[in-house]
Amino acid sequence: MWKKLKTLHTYNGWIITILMISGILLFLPSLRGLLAPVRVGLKQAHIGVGIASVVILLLYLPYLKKHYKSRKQTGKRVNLITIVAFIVIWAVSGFILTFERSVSEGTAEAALFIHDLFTWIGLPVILYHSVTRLRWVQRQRKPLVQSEDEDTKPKIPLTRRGFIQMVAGTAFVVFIGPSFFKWLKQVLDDGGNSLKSVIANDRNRMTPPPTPLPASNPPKGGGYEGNFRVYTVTEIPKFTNENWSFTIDGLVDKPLTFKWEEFVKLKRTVQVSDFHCVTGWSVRKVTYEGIPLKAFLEKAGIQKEAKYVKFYSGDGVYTDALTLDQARMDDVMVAMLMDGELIPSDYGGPVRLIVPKMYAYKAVKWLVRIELIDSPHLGYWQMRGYDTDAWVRK
Ligand SMILES: Nc1nc2c(c(=O)[nH]1)N[C@H]1C(S)=C(S)[C@@H](COP(=O)(O)O)O[C@H]1N2
Ligand SMILES: [Mo]
Repeated sequence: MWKKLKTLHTYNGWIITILMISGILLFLPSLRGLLAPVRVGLKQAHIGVGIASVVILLLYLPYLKKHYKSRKQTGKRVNLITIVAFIVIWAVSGFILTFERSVSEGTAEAALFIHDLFTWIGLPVILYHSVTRLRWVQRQRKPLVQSEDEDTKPKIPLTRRGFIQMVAGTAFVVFIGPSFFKWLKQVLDDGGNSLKSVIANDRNRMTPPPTPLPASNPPKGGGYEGNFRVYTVTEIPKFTNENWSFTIDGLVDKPLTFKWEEFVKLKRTVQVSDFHCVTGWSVRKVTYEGIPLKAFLEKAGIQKEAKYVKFYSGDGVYTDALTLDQARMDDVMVAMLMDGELIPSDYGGPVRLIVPKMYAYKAVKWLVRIELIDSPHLGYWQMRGYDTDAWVRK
């Protein structure tokens, strides 16, 4: 039995390490672009290994009681309970997140919060656990030969493996430390505060700023609830009146291009809508002000061969598309303000697309061009494995 448990411990150690690393890679907003080609595969692998961890736990279940009793020291017992509890919590919340599309918004959000929280707590716990298990550390603490004379205490060199492990661990912590604080700040902040700080860091310099409509200021929706995670697959672009313009072209009667000064004069409307990312987070009741896409399409005049509407981001990389029917939904908006403020660069401003009934990967940030086309176009994420059906749970 002991040998079995030891192998189990080794497997479990590896599995948790793999889950930690893949989970953090999936979480980090800064790696979205770099990891985009493998993101969907990485997520599937993460889920697969997560299932393996549950299988291991189930195999271990028959020995659990005996093992617990055999561990006389309280510390060891706490260790055992902690790791079992963590695996169960990760497994349950991970299971819910896997079926994100079939559970309620609140459930998905709670699961994501718990999955993240326990990862942040578990990371130092597990790093500590593995460091204290390094032979070198153990011997430093408790010499094998207990001698009276300090000088004869055996000096154990740090092995190369132990050294690499410690350096890697430290580098890892330094690398992801800031993300933890960002995450913490996001959970503690309410939406309004984070909007203010994001506006303070706006990279865009657009003049004149738009004057919000009365329904936008104060925001009709009462201010959004929740927090946006700032996602981009490129560097966040910077716009000024000089490098920004907005075009609608392709299969239209009258291609149009607007400079900012003209664009701010277009007739806008206000709507309150929710925002959902497939990774499980949502933001509710955002008061958006902008031009309904429908109005743009009418202005340009759609030719009869046109079947799809393609959207281009000013980041030069990100695109997405809707069918003409989808594009004509009333709440699809070319948005310019959120909660009465010009959308800041982090959130896709000065102008972004909003498709409230679909997942936010359709909500192209830094929107600069709309093209009417006659054949389907796969968007940035759909090209990389995301579902073409982006409808939010109905
Ligand atoms: N140009 C561009 N638009 C984008 C993305 C992106 O990476 N680049 N990410 C999409 C995804 S997956 C989401 S969830 C939302 C995130 O919007 P936010 O960064 O304002 O929270 O933007 C969408 N639009
Ligand atoms: Mo997303």
